[in-house]
Amino acid sequence: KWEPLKKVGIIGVPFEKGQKKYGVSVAPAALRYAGLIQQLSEIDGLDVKDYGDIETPGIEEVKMENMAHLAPVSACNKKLSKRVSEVLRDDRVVVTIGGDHSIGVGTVDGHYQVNNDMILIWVDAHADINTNKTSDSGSVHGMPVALLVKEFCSYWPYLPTMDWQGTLVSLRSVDHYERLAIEKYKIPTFAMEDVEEHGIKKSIEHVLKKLDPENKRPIHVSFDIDSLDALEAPSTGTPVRGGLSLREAINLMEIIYATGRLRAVDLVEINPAIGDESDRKKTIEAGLCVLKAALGFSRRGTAPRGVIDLPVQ
Ligand code: B3U
Ligand code: MN
Ligand code: MN
Repeated sequence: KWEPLKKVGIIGVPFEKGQKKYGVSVAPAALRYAGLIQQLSEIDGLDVKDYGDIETPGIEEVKMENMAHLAPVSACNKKLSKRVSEVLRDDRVVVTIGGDHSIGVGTVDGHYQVNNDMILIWVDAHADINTNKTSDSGSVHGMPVALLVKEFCSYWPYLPTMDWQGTLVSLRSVDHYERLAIEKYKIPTFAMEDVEEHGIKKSIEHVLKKLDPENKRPIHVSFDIDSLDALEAPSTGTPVRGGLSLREAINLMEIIYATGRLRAVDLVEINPAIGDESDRKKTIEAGLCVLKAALGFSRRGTAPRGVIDLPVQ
């Protein structure tokens, strides 16, 4: 029987070379400044340890066709993967704060090293399943899923391969070749049309059942803030309207938390340099709400521990 782990480890990854805009690398500092550690520590019974930031300065670039900054992306992910494994081996749920979504390669790799029966739920407006041959942007944050799945290895010059099952949720901005890849490999996806038809609760329950009918595999959620509607989370590099409401995202995380099997969460693509003060605040608050829901925060509230009555006069 699985129980939620009441210990978490936080890793910051101030990395932004997986895309072109300045600012995503500031997100770990912005979230810490907004009270990340303290807010998580206030969740009933949760023990929070900060493992600091992953930095890999001064990496020399190598040239790769239509794939920007491959060498820094690889260096960062290599270091990140080791740290993620370390946190999991310390028996903590690992929470990784990006950074752009190229860091999903390192978090999933690090998780896979420890739990090779893990399942991955990729919550994103985009499919992030381009290769350097199909990408219009050449940005690696649009490629991590293709870098991770073993079925794709023949489409790459050389690359790490893994054997996990994944699902994409909240899709609404999918490139033509990405759609082709999804259909070819029958990757289970929950596009916004599906959320529309079934609601978020049924959708996520369906995803979990499909990936893990016996309810026995550790779960990794890679949460791109742009899965939320652009009105809910405007400070991000490629916002798309018509996405999840914050309430839906919270509910999604609550359902996954309740399985007791959540072992890793990534929160990526918050860019505090985009938009005005109010956009920034909204986006960071949304990110915090999503993380708290993933870690057991109860919207109902919790009574103080060990206390049975109100204080008397
Ligand atoms: N599919 C496009 C756009 C994109 C992917 N991920 C984000 N944007 N955040 C690409 O560049 O591959
Ligand atoms: Mn993404
Ligand atoms: Mn995205």
